[in-house]
Amino acid sequence: MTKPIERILVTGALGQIGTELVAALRARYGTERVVATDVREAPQAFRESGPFHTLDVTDLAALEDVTTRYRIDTVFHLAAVLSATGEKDPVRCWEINMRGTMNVLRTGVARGMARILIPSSIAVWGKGVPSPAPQESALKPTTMYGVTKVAGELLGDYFVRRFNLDVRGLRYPGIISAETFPGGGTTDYAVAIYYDAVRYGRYTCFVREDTRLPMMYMPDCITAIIDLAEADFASLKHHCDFNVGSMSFSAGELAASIRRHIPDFTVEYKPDERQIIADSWPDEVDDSAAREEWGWRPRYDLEAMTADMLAKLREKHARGEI
Ligand code: AKB
Repeated sequence: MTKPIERILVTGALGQIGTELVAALRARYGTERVVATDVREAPQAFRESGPFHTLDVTDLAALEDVTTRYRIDTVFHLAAVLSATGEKDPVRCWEINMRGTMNVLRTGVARGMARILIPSSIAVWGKGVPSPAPQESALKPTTMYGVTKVAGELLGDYFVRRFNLDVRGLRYPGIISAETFPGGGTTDYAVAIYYDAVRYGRYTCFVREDTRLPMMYMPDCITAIIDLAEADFASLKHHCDFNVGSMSFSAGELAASIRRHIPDFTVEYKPDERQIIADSWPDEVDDSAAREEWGWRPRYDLEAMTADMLAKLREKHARGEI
């Protein structure tokens, strides 16, 4: 039976997805019912917007303490080291991603929680994956981040079977947004290009022009995880590994869509070590399981996203924020 969501904890709440997910969850469930946590101290405005705690997810006692204090029944576990940062210190990536995930799952069992949401990523695949990447396929990632995401999916599914814990997850593509800049991912170029287009009218891109990856705009990213959280457990055949597609484009096509708004915009392509990671990921995913099992439907395409991103970033630029 699907238990109701009453009191929510978000880890990694100061990150790119976390900042916008916390706002969306508070609008939906009420400010006091959503406790934001992050290993970093929050800026004053964020602290004043609702309950916030600094929390290192590798510290089991601290996690148990905050979930007990607020009688948390649902966790959105976003805290993770991403792909590019993970390659700089793979041991730290494993430690934070795996210990954090295990601690959240253990706490979920100990407290009889209603729901645990753990995002996965297109990083679960490695070179040679068919296109579109099928829901069921061999997972042979070449980054430590990808290894932890595969292990995290398997661990979540294990907790569903072994402990009857309601754990759910989805494989996010690159996420594009104008609110909080992403940190340490391979797909960060698809966000940085918009910022630099607005600020400087030019961008130096760290992947080749023909690099094509699956991407998603933030409003769809937020809808996806909340819709998955609210789906009836009985209708789910999969649990922690849903493919979710939205759009797919090359870096060159992204630049062209910006150029339709900023005709003089120029891009120089200087691939660095992140190119190898990008080349190992699929360029498209088959998300029919998410569509069938919990009604996934993305709203934004590249043109709609570009218009919205540029409008938002131009406002920020005018206010002197970027
Ligand atoms: C990254 O680039 O590491 C992330 C991801 C695709 O999971 N944005």
